[in-house]
Amino acid sequence: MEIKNTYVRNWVEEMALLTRPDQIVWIDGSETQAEELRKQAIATGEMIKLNQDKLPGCYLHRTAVNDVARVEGRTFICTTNKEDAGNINNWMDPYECYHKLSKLYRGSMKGRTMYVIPYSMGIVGSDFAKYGIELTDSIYVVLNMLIMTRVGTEVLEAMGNDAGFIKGLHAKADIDEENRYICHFPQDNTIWSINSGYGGNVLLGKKCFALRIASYLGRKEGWMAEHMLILGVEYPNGETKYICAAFPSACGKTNLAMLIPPTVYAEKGYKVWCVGDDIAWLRVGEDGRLWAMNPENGFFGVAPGTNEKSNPNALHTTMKDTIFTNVVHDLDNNTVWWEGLDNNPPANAIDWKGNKWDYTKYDKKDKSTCGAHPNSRFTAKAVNCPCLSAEFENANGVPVSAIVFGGRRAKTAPLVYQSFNWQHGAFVGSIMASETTAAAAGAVGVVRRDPMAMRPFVGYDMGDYFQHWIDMGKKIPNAPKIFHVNWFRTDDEGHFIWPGFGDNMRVLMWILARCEGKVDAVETAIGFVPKAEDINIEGLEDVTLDTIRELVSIDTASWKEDLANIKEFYTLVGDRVPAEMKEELAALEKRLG
Ligand code: OXD
Ligand code: MN
Repeated sequence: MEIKNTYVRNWVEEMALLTRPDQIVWIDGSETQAEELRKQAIATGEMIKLNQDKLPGCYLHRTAVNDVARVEGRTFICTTNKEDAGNINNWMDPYECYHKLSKLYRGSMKGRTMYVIPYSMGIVGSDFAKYGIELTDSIYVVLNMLIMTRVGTEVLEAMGNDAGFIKGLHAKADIDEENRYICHFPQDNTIWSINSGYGGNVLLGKKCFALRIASYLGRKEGWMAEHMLILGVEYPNGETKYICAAFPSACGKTNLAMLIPPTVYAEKGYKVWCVGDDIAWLRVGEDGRLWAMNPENGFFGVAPGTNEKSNPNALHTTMKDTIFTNVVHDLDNNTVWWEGLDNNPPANAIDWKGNKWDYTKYDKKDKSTCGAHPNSRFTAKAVNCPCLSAEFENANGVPVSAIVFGGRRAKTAPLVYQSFNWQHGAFVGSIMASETTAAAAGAVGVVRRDPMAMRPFVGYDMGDYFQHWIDMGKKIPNAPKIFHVNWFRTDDEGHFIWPGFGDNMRVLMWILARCEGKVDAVETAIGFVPKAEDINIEGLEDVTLDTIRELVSIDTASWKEDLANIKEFYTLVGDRVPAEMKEELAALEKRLG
């Protein structure tokens, strides 16, 4: 392959001099090359070829046992000034970081192959696409990137001789946790990742580029990179309205993005289309609306809990061309299984650690008995999704009517509320909180503040990020309305009150009706909540108007308790929390009385 871009050529050469691979292979995006790599990965045991009659094109991979999730403690933003990375991010001086990591990279690819992956986030050649090159010594990474992004020769052609590509270097090295680093140099368009093989740390187009680096670029260039799904609700008259929604990792973004309308809507002809399940790049269109584009080309979804009820579309998407990571291997059928798939765990199986697994010893309360890791994943092609939006390939994206924030809160947050305006909506996003999940290493079930679900993903100071939200609002004449939802309120026995899954559409329909000014609401201290009768409960067995009243009720005492925690968090964010956010906080406190 002739590489015309001199910046790419020189940089690849420089990184090869550092890492010393035995050979360099350029990924051209062809099926022939991908198939050759799969064969190699099977031969070395890096991947297992699954039953091709039942799961055509599907493979299984297991990561190292110590390498199963994003590692926020070892993720760094390396800006020249510490203040620009802010208090929420870990910071390292760029010079010191390059120096420290160079020592780890030096000679790390000896005896290995360096793969050069030219990839695009967004439609190749379009105005909003951004390009990257990932260098890696992992075939697993190459094959995942081929699913998650647009890869190949056409990307190099679209790049021309431009120097503005994102330079990503990944080396497995020894998968040594003590020397694992995921480092971002936003001022140099550079990402360095070493000693991990887990997707979120090594598929550099995703969290590292499309969120951390892109959020930095977005602030500089006047757009936004957000941790949001994008979905379209098609009305019986054929019109489609789009919603973006931000939830912390493993809180059901993929499920919401692919939801199946409940019968009461389906039989009237309503449909839901998925544009994206994790990341949205948002820009102001010439028409004054906010437009959302999904820069990815696939789904890196959490497997456990995905089933025929929770997300039939995702399940269908994973039936072909999918890489499964850290799920159970059913040896009798050469297929895969995970907790929450069905009630038939395989009798003859290998768990995510590669050991024989006895499902009879499985204890729901003891995660160590799980066959699949709680953060096990599927990497699946967007084109295989039955509800993929026709606008998925539209380079401009889709116009957004509503932005929805959501968290996993047992008590405080109501089922849904609407902010008073954009600034208040940005405030609502800034005080988002959720109980932690398995998507990141650390304790599960602890409440943590996760502004806009971006706490692990903002590539600069969080206070500046809040300011960017406020500033963007002033540039969108026809801005989306901003809402907050919580599907996870529990009763006194700890059971979820709201049925969730497809029934979440009932809440989305209220949201869209609000956007169109078609329905009234009740003004409360925190925002507008629905009148119970405006949430459609037709066909729901255990939900009455009283249930809705309970779900949208505001527990003033717990909100007041939350205020102290919000203030503490703002103090942690530091000096750059915008005055507007502090005013919103004071106003909320006043309204709560
Ligand atoms: C993800 C995450 O993988 O947020 O999408 O961790
Ligand atoms: Mn995510």
